[in-house]
Amino acid sequence: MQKTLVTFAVAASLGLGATAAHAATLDDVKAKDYVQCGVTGGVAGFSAPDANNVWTGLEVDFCRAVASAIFNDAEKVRYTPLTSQERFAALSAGEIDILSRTTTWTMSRDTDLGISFVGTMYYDGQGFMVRAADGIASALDLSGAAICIESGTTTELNAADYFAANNLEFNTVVFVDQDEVVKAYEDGRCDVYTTDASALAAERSKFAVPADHIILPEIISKEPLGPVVRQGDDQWFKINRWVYFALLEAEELGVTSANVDEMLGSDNPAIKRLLGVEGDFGTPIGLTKDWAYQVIKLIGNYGESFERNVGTNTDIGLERGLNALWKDGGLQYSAPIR
Ligand SMILES: N[C@@H](CCC(=O)N[C@@H](CS)C(=O)NCC(=O)O)C(=O)O
Repeated sequence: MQKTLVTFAVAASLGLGATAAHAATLDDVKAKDYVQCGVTGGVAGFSAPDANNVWTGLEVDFCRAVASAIFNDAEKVRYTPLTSQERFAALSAGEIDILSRTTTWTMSRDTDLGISFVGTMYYDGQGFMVRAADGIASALDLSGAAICIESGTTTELNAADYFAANNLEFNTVVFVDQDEVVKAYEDGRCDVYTTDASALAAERSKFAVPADHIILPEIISKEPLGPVVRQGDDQWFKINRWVYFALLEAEELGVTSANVDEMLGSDNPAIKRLLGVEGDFGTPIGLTKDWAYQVIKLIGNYGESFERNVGTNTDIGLERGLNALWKDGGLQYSAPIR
């Protein structure tokens, strides 16, 4: 016991240990004047750069929302594209402040890797895409088919489970890079492309003739995709978690980027608290009391971000489904801001 205490005291005085090393992310972010956000190499609607290297997407919006809460400036974000395999090490090493990259919240990731999942930006599930001309109607018809998969993902494990459970012959072609996976599928080296259904929709929207490819009806897993931060910095974790909740709470209360200024005069106590008109919910997490006003003004609420990036009026064309608010039959639900 004595030895443990001494060791702890020495480590603490030297500023050692995982917690101490990364304990002040907000201070670091303020000092450098931007949030470093780990993203994909490009998944349309989630995180993708345009021709001018301007990043957009639902996951990009999350990083922009955090920057808005801190700086009142959504542009104060820099992006680090990461492969599936690189992403967690980049977060642990402090190369990024937030990982917001098609990342499924699983128990082993949450408990073994020194990271913490903030919430679920998109409730997804794994699906299969095939060429329409092949006449395949069900994932159960895929025994022995060549399946293109990205390594370092839950995708690999889920597919192995599904094929084993259904006594299907499992034949994969694995790549590190998503572009290689898609190219192999397009070139006919694989019969099937499997990943999160949202990403299948995103990729299909980019094909020359999207209708030549169909997404099979089976969804074989739960893929709650959400932002991740390093473990051991409670303040940073809570900033991220409450930015996520504020996006949802704003939608639930009908506060949008277009009406937020008008809503400052609302009589609704919940809106007053959200916008910092009544009470101060920012100072305890190192922000100003109008942190959520800034987020909504610059990014909009969750529903606005969803529709702008992946909704039915975009090429990706995703329905709200599980990602509707709880009051509309979905799973998105904010703890109360009070
Ligand atoms: N959600 C799964 C899969 C994540 C994943 O990496 N998906 C691919 C397929 S869309 C991706 O985002 N690739 C982008 C890239 O490698 O740049 C996981 O967390 O393991």
